[in-house]
Amino acid sequence: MKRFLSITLVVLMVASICAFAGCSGSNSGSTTSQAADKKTDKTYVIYSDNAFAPFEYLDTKTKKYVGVDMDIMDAVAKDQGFKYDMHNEGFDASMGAVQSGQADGMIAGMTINDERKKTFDFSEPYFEDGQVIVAKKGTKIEDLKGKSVAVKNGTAGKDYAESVKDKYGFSINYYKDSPSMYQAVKTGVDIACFEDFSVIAYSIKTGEVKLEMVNDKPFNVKGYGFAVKKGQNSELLEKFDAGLANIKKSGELKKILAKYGY
Ligand code: ASN
Repeated sequence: MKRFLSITLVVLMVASICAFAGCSGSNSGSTTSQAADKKTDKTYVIYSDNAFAPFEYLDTKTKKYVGVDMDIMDAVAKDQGFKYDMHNEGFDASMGAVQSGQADGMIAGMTINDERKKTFDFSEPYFEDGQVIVAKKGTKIEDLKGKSVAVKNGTAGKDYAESVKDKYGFSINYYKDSPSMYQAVKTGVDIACFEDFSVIAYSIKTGEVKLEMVNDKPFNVKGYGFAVKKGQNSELLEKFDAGLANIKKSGELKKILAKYGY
């Protein structure tokens, strides 16, 4: 009996040291094996934006959605050994799908902020960005007075526009996606739109969008994170964070970002 107790004690001690130091058997130094223990056959349903290059956009040649977020999701899922189905349905639709439980999680260049933390749990950040005002060449911030601006439903850009609407004296029109916003500015329906800096910078650089930034320093710079519904799918969030840590450590995240010009 005494011998049994002391063996049990040793086993428990080793287990708690391992828990503290993060031992993971033969795969030590990596969080992969921990996730492998929890491996399920579940295919997670992941939602994303559909026109938010370079984070997610349709490759017209392959007819597949590509981009930073698509590559990150792929790399994380491979690292953690889980399956998923990607649905590129738009930003607001993705938030709705996660909140209704139709989606297990979303990755959509999603800005992590305190307001969203009330209804979502976020991964560690994998990128940082803020918003800029975008308009036709030569437009100044004073020109927004008395005019309407375009925003995309549910976005951080929309929140920012609403917060400075009275200060600059503009009204707001709401659109379902980024291309509709740009189109409204190009055709003169709205004088400007609010978009994430790296996204508009990418489209201006590729020549896709012929507009300019009114301010060159983004407002509200914050991290982008993968999100699940608050209090739900913590297992998926843990796997995402473990995979993200691994692809950060291995240099794969850097490679993904470099592929899209970062
Ligand atoms: N950064 C934007 C937001 O979080 C995401 C997007 O428009 N896809 O609101």
